[in-house]
Amino acid sequence: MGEGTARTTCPYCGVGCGVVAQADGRAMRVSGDEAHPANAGRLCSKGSALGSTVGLEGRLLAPAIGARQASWREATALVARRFSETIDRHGPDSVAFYVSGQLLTEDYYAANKLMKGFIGSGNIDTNSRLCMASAVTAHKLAFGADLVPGCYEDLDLADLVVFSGHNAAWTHPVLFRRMEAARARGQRHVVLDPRRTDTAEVADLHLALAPQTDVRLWNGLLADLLRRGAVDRGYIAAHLAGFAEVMAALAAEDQSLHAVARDCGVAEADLATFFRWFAETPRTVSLFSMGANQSTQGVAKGLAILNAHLATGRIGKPGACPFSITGQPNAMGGRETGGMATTLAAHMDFDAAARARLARFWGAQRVAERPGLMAVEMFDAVADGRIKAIWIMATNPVVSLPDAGRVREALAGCPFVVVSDCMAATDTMAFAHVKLPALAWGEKDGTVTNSERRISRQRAVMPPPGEARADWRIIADVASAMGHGEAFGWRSPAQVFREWARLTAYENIDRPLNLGPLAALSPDAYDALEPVQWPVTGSGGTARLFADGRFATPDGRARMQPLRSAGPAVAVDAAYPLALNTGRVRDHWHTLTRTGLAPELCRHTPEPFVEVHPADAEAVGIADGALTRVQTAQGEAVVIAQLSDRQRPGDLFMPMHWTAAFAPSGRANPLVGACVDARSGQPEFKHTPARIRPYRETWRGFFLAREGWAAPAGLDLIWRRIPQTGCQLHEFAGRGDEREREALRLALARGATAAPLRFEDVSAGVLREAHLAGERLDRVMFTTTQGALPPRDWLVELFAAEALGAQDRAALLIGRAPGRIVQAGPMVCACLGVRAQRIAAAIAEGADSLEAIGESTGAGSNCGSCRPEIARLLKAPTGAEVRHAA
Ligand SMILES: Nc1nc2c(c(=O)[nH]1)N[C@H]1C(S)=C(S)[C@@H](COP(=O)(O)OP(=O)(O)OC[C@H]3O[C@@H](n4cnc5c(=O)[nH]c(N)nc54)[C@H](O)[C@@H]3O)O[C@H]1N2
Ligand SMILES: Nc1nc2c(c(=O)[nH]1)N[C@H]1C(S)=C(S)[C@@H](COP(=O)(O)OP(=O)(O)OC[C@H]3O[C@@H](n4cnc5c(=O)[nH]c(N)nc54)[C@H](O)[C@@H]3O)O[C@H]1N2
Ligand code: SF4
Ligand SMILES: [Mo]
Repeated sequence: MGEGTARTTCPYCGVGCGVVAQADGRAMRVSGDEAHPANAGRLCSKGSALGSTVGLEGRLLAPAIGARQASWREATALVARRFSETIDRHGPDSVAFYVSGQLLTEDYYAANKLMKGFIGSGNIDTNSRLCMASAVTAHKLAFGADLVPGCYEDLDLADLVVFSGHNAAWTHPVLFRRMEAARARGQRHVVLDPRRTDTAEVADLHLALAPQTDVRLWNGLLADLLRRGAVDRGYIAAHLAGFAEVMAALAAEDQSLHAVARDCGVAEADLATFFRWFAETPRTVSLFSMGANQSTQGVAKGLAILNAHLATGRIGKPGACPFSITGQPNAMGGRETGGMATTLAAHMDFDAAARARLARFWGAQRVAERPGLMAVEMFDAVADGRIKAIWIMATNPVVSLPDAGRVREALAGCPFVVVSDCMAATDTMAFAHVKLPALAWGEKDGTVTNSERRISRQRAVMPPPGEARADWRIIADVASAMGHGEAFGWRSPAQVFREWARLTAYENIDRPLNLGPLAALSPDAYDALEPVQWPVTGSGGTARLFADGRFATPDGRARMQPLRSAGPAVAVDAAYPLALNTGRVRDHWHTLTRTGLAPELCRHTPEPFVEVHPADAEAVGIADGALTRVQTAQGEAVVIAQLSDRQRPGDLFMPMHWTAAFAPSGRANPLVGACVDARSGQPEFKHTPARIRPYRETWRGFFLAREGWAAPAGLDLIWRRIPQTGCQLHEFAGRGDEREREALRLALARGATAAPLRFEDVSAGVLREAHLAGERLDRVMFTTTQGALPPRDWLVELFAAEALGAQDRAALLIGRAPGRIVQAGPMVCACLGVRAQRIAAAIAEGADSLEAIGESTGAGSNCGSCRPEIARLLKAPTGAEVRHAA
């Protein structure tokens, strides 16, 4: 391939799709890599929009100390000195690294080696603690090591796929398309999720179980399998331990279909159908994701799924396995290299033999003696002063940790905070004493491991911008400045990778995680490395583990684990009667630092919301679309209410994505309680008792401008920024009188040169004001106290015009689009930019199937993650209003 072109890997989800990227300066075109086994050429909306996120807008391009730009030499020396001094004075456990599944394996390896090998503390943990920790613990307990048995091919081969707390249609769209194709050949889908997600909507069976009742349900399934004689007695006798204990635990509860259905809040007939399908289908894959892991019973939920598969011998066979699907592109790499505080590198534990082995391999004197603090504990230790220096890399904990208000306070009080990030102004960066600019996707080079243990290369197609550097190198430079230069002298990611691969094979007699043959890769061979699944042997990769029924325990038997079902950590009560669940939307990634740069990804769900059952909303006087306070014992948010029977009565759902930079009042995590699973340390993101109240604004309005704005200080307003093509939309609401609106107006008009076009009707609280720069529209503000506001799409279009005509100027003052109504409706297909109105028109013209709509509009023909939504539009009565996210 030519200059600026490379086969690389998507930096978003754990599917790990291959991408062909072609760069020309800072512009980039991407397409799916047809040769990559994870996606065979497909990309989802986020992957397809990668080109819109690689500009330099908002990037951190030079190191900074406080507000002052600094040289790398100075910044590196300061970080090394402050860490060394803190360690000398207070011991190695007074410092910590908080890292991320968005680092490359080489970065992760370097960070872990420095902390656990040379600083001598276990205090390095990763955001995978918030994501995968429960599955990791379940794997270790049942299999003897953190091993994912299956592979993507199993998803093609299965006859039944169970999705446990997994909204695959939105979160792993390319894999979901693969399974949809299998479904067209007869595969069945069962979804276990309290919400009717898009995944559930198109499934063969949806069990909208009551929150946190999964263990009860899976235990009930196992009991049912036993009653039917559908367990595999031969497999149990030959390959498992703990079966008798599991039987005893099951017997302690009423496992009748009736009792289980009642406790899980599902219809008995539906539960019976699921049990029967599971019993009758040897080729079953059970996917589990955040609805399982993010719970104070996260480990038990995982084990309950593993128990059902072990007892039926459905593991290590084509089309049959329990499958913990990973979220981030390199969640697996972090688990492998020791990014979690609870393991050493290469799946070794803190026993004396493993520590001695690592000391020999690294030439290290002080390998950590015990596990370090897990994410939530780590920030508690920052808050109470036990940790005095922290280095945060590639994660945004002020947004993503539970009880985020406390995290903010903890960092504000921490004596020394270092943040490595690509972006200059994240919510976390605001607390950094030292800011270190990292290379971003498209610029960095290394490897990631996807959900099926497949190692793929990320390759650079753009030169490093400004002073940005690779994370592994930043870490190595600090290590050298701390006096460990010999152990951190790498010159390239290939060298780091070879050392890592060598470690996996070092004195390895029984560790399945082994990349031995890759330790000898030449630099060219590393560059050309094709995707390969570990364990890697002389004959290549390994698709499935445990095919021979041997597990990674000392006696080779898997351990079934007795489980008792429990409730959430904190139950709902009279004060907080609703259960707040949180998670993801289709087109956004986490804390918006990347997808927030692509206007096409901001249209499907433009602003933060709370989804609530109509009965719960009506009970407190909240109408669809109204601004709503969501309150918990931890904090409050104000977001738009979406009334929907996709939610169970009693349950709320809020997306996790919004930040202070986009919607200060729309952040979910200041609300979320910080209870964790005792065994895995994973927080219960999916259940916090909450209540809702109307916000009752006295006015609302919006502001459009070429540049992004922060709300003026001193005004108590609800505002959200929604990126558009060519301008930024800010939606406002307040509870004050005309003085509040006037203060906002003055703030927004600041710096404008010419007199604005202006219309005001004080009695109706209507204000329209437009500023021009020359002939072009520069800013527009509309407010109202009661009436409707005009469509934003029309005004956004005006920003593209070179000059505003007389008709447009008049229309601005009247507040109505001239002649035609431009309101294309919400974005349905982000890949091809097809909005709801166009699909409605196609349906009106006779398109009556997904295929027909795809042919006439293109919608749904690329990644397909919008297909459930198009199906919903097809089912809607004609003329019904098309509505979803705000
Ligand atoms: N579009 C998009 N895709 C992503 C990401 C993203 O930010 N955006 N992030 C990636 C990452 S890091 C991750 S971890 C994955 C996560 O992928 P998913 O796990 O699919 O995503 P979530 O929306 O967090 O949660 C999944 C579902 O769990 C359900 N749930 C809540 N409580 C319970 C319960 O008690 N039992 C059961 N069975 N289900 C419950 C929720 O209603 C929700 O629909 O997505 C990855 N892919
Ligand atoms: N309420 C609620 N909260 C949740 C969850 C939930 O379901 N509900 N899910 C949790 C889960 S599963 C996850 S994975 C987390 C994710 O939460 P975070 O990890 O906090 O989210 P991101 O926005 O992905 O943060 C990544 C940061 O790294 C930066 N970055 C990107 N690439 C690089 C790089 O190469 N080097 C460096 N140094 N920086 C880089 C980005 O600019 C961004 O600031 O959120 C968790 N929080
Ligand atoms: S499914 Fe989408 S986000 Fe995930 S790796 Fe593939 S293209 Fe990227
Ligand atoms: Mo995640």
